[in-house]
Amino acid sequence: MEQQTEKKKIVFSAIQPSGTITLGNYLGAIKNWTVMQEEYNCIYALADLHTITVRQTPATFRKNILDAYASILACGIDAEKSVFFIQSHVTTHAQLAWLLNCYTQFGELSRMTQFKDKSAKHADNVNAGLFTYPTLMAADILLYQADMVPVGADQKQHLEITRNIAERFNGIYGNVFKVPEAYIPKNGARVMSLQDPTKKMSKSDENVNACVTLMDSPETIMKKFKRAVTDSEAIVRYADGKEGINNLMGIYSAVTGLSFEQIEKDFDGKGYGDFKTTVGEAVVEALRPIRERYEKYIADKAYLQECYTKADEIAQKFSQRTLDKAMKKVGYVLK
Ligand code: ATP
Ligand code: LTN
Repeated sequence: MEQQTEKKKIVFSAIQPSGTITLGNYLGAIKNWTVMQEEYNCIYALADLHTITVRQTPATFRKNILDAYASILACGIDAEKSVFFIQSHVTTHAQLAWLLNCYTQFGELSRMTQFKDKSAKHADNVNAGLFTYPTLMAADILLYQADMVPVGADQKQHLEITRNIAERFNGIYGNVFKVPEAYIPKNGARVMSLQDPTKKMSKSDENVNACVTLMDSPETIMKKFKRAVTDSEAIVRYADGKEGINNLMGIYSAVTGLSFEQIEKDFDGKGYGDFKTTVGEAVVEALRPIRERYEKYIADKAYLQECYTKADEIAQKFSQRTLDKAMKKVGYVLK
């Protein structure tokens, strides 16, 4: 019989250390990272180069980087199974990003909704890095010849532009980059703010009640869910115009695996108070082991350093091959 040795697919994703990791980041992205590492060759990064597109305070930024690294390990990223590195430690990202900048049009970057949202939010600092953020993200992904990119729904447009850039470059120079697919979860792809369920839950929201972080205490989590904005109908059902309840149902379903029909049945005849308490408790239980593991990792800086140093080296070596190939195609004389 013919022996087939199938090559494992490559998965790449990243997250910015722009604040404490949220329930949205976890359900939309990191939870899938942990599942995918069992089946694929997974490469994950802490996208700290992207973070300075918004002004950071140096001491806080430094702390956020290690905190985010420890939190992601605590979510279940296994340093033996996945390569989890720090973007700024690997020189190829900024290098390929420059190249890709020259194959990306001003017009297409102008259409990015994240750029429009963030420029409105930080009107005093609409810097060039914020504008070219997607080319650095494309470089992250394309350097590793990734097949799949697990992200939340808000990153879909950035994945589209990455594919366009890759296809354009390949169209000129031949097969240099793998054209990647976004991998977006069915549930939890867009966790909304608990205070304004028409807006996505975001690390950088000023309203602390809007966002549940992985480091919130059980009391804080319960308080935030009890204060969550809902509607006046008092029936737990998924429907247009019930964004608050839809969001709570989405969170509950993502955490427990229960279907919407099952949730509606279980809460038939019960009020929002009961439902909010149940959702809060489910989230507390889901996050409890993560918080406990985080405490262990963050107290062991030597272990963290050992993990990222090893991963940085693998990432540098792997990505250098793609960078060299791309530069050679463009016409550069390699050293
Ligand atoms: P910031 O507030 O600094 O923009 P963020 O919370 O949006 O940060 P990112 O680091 O930009 O987080 O995103 C990391 C990953 O988490 C991405 O895959 C993104 O799609 C996902 N993600 C972010 N917010 C949500 C959300 N509310 N629901 C689901 N997924 C999300
Ligand atoms: N822009 C992403 C973070 C990010 C990313 C990436 C995600 C940077 N580089 C590469 C996937 C692949 C965000 O979530 N805001």
